[in-house]
Amino acid sequence: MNDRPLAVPSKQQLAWQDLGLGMFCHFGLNTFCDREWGEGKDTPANFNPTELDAGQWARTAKRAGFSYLMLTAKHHDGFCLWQTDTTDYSVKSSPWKDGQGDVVRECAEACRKEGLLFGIYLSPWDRHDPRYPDREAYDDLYCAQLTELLTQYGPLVELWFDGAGSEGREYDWPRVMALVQKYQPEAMVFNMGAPTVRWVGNEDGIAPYPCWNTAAEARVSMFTNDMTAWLPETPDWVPAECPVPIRGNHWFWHPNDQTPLRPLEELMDMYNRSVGHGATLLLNLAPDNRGLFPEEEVVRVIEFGDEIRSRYAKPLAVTGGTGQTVTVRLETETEIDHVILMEKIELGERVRDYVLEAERNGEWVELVKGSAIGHKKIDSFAAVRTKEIRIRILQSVGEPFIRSLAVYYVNKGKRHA
Ligand code: FUL
Repeated sequence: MNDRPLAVPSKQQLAWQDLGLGMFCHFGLNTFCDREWGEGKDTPANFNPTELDAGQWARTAKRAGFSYLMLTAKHHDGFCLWQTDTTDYSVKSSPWKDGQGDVVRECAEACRKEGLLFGIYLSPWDRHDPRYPDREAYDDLYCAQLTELLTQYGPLVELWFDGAGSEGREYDWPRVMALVQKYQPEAMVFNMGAPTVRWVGNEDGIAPYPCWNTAAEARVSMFTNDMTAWLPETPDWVPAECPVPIRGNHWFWHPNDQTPLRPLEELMDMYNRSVGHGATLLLNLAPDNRGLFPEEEVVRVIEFGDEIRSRYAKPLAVTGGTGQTVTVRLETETEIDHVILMEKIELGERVRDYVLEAERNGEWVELVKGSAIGHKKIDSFAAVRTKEIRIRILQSVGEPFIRSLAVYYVNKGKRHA
């Protein structure tokens, strides 16, 4: 261990890490043109959802137990889902609501009604706007678009700055960040500028373990490409977010999509390996050309939320505390197969190595070994009957503080790493 002071989260990061599950929502002109990456040449005349109801998106997210919802206000095709003054390439030029509609507003309001936090994705890469090749002119445009979003649709929980397509391109991030600081200082910033959240390095919904929260560790353990190369303003504490579509690798809706919806077991495995590795899971559901989440997606995501609750909402026992050993006792000898650990991360990520043990006939037997705990670690193991479970911290920086050690009997699903 080096002598640097332990990195700690900001107040906003601390709150954000507790959100756990976010719903991503990719919607736009692509939805009507059977595309993932529109080239910015499709006519806005195609944008015409027949039954758009952002309330259905927000209710679904809420019902499934998600804490925030993130909408693509502008994807790479440059089409804007709000009443922007910066370009005609927007809902204004579409037949939907005679050009008077505003998807970002409807979505923001629906989220607020449901008590969900709302975030915005604004693609830096813009394949439509003629100003894009001119750095300065485009920075002006991007800042104007961002200002509209920051000032008219907040409060915003997070801003998503996607690096795709921007390899080798420099934007005026100090200027962008000054706007965020001015208008939405509480918002988390994903991936670019001065990111307070980092990309986990894949689109599989999985945080490779161990997924430390510190920048220095993230640098070596995460996949990086040009756009996620380390930025000087990155704080020492930078938790990971795991974006993933619920349907294969499709972020947008497609007619007659043969790409299968992820089965419940796969979603649970993703949950265990994202949230259960201390990261946040950002699961994408795509509204269709009616402007509604398809029924199949709605059913699946609610099943997912229900399954998380049925497995983990009610621990058999729970405790917390400081020191190298923390023990939890069950009232009677019971079968258990999962433990969920949380560190009090406001003190930094102190645990570096631990072992979980159960008492069996007067002896401690090893259940699982681990390294990072951070915000959360879900450990599963072959079922064992016991009355006492303990964590023994083998290596830590300073005194470890376990926020929670909770014990469960799930009795289903595969063992996961
Ligand atoms: C990627 C994009 O290229 C995809 O279209 C999608 O938006 C995903 C969340 O990020 O970089």
